[in-house]
Amino acid sequence: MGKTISEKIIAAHLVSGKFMPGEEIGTRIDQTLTQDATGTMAYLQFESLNIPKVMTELSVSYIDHNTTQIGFENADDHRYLQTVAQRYGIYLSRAGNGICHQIHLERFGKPGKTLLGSDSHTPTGGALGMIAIGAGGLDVALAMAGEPFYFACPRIIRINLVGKLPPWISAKDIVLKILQTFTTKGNHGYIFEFGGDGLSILSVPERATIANMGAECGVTTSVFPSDEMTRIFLKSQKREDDWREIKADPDARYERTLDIDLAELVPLTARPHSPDNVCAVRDIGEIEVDQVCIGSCTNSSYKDLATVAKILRGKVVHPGVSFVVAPGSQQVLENLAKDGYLSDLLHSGARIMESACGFCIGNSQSPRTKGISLRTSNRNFLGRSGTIDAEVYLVSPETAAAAVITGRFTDPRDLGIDHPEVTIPEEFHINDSLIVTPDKTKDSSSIDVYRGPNIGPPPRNDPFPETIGGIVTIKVGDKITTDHIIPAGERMKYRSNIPKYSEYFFELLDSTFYKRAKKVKDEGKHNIIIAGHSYGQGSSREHAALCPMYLGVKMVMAKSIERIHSANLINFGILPVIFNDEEDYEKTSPGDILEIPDVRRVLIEKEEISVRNVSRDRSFKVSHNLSARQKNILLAGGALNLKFT
Ligand code: MIC
Ligand code: SF4
Repeated sequence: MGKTISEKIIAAHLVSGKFMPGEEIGTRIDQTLTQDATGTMAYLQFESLNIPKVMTELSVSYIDHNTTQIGFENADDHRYLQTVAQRYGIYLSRAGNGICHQIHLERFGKPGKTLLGSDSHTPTGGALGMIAIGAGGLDVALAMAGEPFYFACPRIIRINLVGKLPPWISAKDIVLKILQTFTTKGNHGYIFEFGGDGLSILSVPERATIANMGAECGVTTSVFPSDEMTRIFLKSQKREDDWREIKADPDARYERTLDIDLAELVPLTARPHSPDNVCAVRDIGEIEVDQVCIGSCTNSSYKDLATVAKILRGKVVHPGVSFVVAPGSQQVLENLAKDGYLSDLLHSGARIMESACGFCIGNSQSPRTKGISLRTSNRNFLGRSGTIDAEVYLVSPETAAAAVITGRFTDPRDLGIDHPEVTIPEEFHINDSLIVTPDKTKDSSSIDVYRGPNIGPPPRNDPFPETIGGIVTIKVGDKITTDHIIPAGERMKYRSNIPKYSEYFFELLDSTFYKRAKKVKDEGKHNIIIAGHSYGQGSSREHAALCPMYLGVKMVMAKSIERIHSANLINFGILPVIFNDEEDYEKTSPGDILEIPDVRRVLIEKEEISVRNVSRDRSFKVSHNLSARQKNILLAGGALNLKFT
């Protein structure tokens, strides 16, 4: 029987388990990436494993999230990352070089390789025909130490992109259509694999827009074939030798196949506050726009920004709009400058931001109170922009540019101008001067790793208790993202300081949580979190598990929990369980005292656990589906403990 692209790449890297959808498999990881917000903790964990040099083919540490440098913390972390990279044989992409996913496509990704990254948008690499997966920092640290990465063997959905995109419709509209179809819920354990004749006109960066936002559907990853377009892209990066063809066999079998007729697409937008709240731009009505932000790892390529520049050529930003552009990488910016597009943008009144995450993660460019912001990024979760009552809409670069001109939501087809055609250079001007290459041949063991005062050792957990005796400290609803759980933005500078960062845990939902949870812990009891569907969607930040671990949370009971977050909880010794009967979610209230006696034994022997609600004098059942490996981790109180016992 023929094979899918995913099967081919995974089979070539399989170290344990069989390619049986749903079963836990272990895969060898060729490449890793980290970014600074998750990287400091990942490298602190890596250091504690006492491995002299990374064991991967390639590991890259990017500095792209915390580049605002208000206060000493970010700059100290950057220095830590630079020295730790030199010591352990890791490439370092310095602040200003650009967003990890964009640079990884440009300079490092290779068809057929596996990539594990401590960022949920690592699947962007799937645009090059890689199996690229987002994970918590500890899993990436373990991969750098040569350990396999374990995950549920995926089920494959084939998405055929058929036909030709009409003018003004672009890759962002394709992926918003996919989000409208699949939503952000219930796609756990799947891979989107792309095919169809429409691919012949989609360049790698356009494919990357689609692979990038597959993460919003909650799939394990997305993957494209490595074909002629991939070769052309790698050639433009002077890396043609890295190309090899990878395609699915004609008789490959998929769990499901879906065709998207590109000719039928229209400009789409995701309304506040979820990337799947999608509708046609024409159906939005008359909405005035305060801010337009173009950039992020979703839409900041040369083609995206050159298209915007051409639309804006000779025009001026509407007086009601603050217009911000953050190119995805220094390479994009330099090439825009070389080809004259930067002048078009500057002339129109664009505020050119650093090539970094910036506005996307809410550490700059927060909109005004109740402001309407149109962004080309991938997430519009409540509060993520840094302004709690702002309304963020996700759009294509074309729709964003239209609003820059008119000052209101506008279907770009209504601008009354011809769609600008952009030619992508056959060879980009390449400048790797902000990448620090490690010298793997030298003994680097004497290099001193710099640690500023904000950096503490990674906290460790106690082994899992015999009995869970705890209090429901908080009950939250559906679709709680890791941005709700532990905010990024201005708080992100405390990523290397868990006691301090924990003070902001659940800040957005209940500002009393930290104090209450701390008190429960200090009294020697356990904290328990109750949640609805899709708990922990969004970012891969393991701090959403590390901080509750620090605050004595032992269990999260939910209607469903997203893949990366569930793995992070286990890695830090917190038990993720699912309600057998959703009614029991309704019948459990904040403040209830819950008990699970002999929980270690029950966990080993059964998948079903009986929970006693002492406050209501009733019992109910929850379930886990932990593998034997995960049970070991959990009982040890987390993966780091296991490595030392
Ligand atoms: C995000 O887009 O939410 C982030 C910030 O890139 C996160 C990583 C983090 O929280 O550091 C992600 O996507 O994993
Ligand atoms: Fe950075 Fe935003 Fe991409 Fe996350 S989604 S990596 S914050 S640009």
